[in-house]
Amino acid sequence: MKWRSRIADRPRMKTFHNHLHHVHQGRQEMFRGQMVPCFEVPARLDQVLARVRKQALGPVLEAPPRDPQALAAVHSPAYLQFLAGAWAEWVAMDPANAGRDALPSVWPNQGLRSDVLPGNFAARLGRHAFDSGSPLTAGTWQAACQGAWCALAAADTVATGDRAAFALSRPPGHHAGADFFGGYCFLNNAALAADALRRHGCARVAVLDIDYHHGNGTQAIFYDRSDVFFASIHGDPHTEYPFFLGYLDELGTGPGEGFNLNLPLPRGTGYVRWREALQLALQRIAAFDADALVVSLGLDTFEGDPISGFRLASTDYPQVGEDLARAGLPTVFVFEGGYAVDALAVNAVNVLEGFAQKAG
Ligand code: FKS
Ligand code: ZN
Repeated sequence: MKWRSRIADRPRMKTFHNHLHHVHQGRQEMFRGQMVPCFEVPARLDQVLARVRKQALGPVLEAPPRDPQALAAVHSPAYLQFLAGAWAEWVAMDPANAGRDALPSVWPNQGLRSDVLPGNFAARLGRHAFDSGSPLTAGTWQAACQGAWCALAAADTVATGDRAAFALSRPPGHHAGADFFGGYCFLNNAALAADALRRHGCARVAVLDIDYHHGNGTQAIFYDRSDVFFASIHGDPHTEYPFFLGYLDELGTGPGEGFNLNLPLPRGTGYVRWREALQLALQRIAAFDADALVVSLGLDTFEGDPISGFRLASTDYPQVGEDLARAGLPTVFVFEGGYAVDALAVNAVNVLEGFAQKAG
């Protein structure tokens, strides 16, 4: 009977899963001069969802759809219009495109003008993207919207009294900015959740990004704001994607100065050193006096991750969850990266179980 009561007593956390995520399924991404199969595959979410159910983490729910206008809280109208119509425009360029994913091949950098918006779709695709590794497919807009609704539902749940909730979304979101996609991300789920918490009355919201890759989109969205503190622990951009943001000296700008914290760590960093960075980030979040926390939960810090370079073990993740719970804040977890598909589910749910057990 002992096990029975333990299961009944286990703290429960709602999971909002993107039930439409399968409609976004990139075929190939550009990597070192050739097309390779995408790392960001639907099986990632399916595995985590199965484990959430198996471990009885808590209720598994679908998020109600919303008016796409809700996305304008963090994304520009021009970008949303572009994303919503992108697939139709791609196919209109050439009917044969219906069988191929859209990838940009030209960008307005290196002295080119980004203040013009050409009519040509290939040009606009490049204007709104920062890499060629993020295929836009027939279902991308639909899947990304439903993923965003999961993040907003999780934020609502936490704002109305739950200690924590999990937005199990894909495509991921933390590389997407106000008007650009990249790094497999199209809509910034974590930023939407943070902004929703602000609207719900939390005066100060912290976003803690523990994905292996710097959350450049989230940082950019909140860079000039003092009401949302962004902290990130990630592979040093001198050697790691996304390379062009995520350095220690990025502190925020204008009213946002002092409200951005980057803790880049060298490739090869193990759990002990990584945890020191986590403690530092949590200290800064406590000093900021946050009312709520959004965690960009990437599991590509795992030692077996095929595209990342930290060395966390599966057995480290429950303690990561405990450390996060010790911050004592209402917490929205937003799923981001993690590509060791066989270990991903155990690692993700280890964090959430560690949190739930500590949070009581
Ligand atoms: C491997 C090269 C690296 C881009 C890596 C993107 C990482 C995405 C992520 C997210 F959370 F957004 F999913 N390509 N071919 O893990 O940060
Ligand atoms: Zn990542």
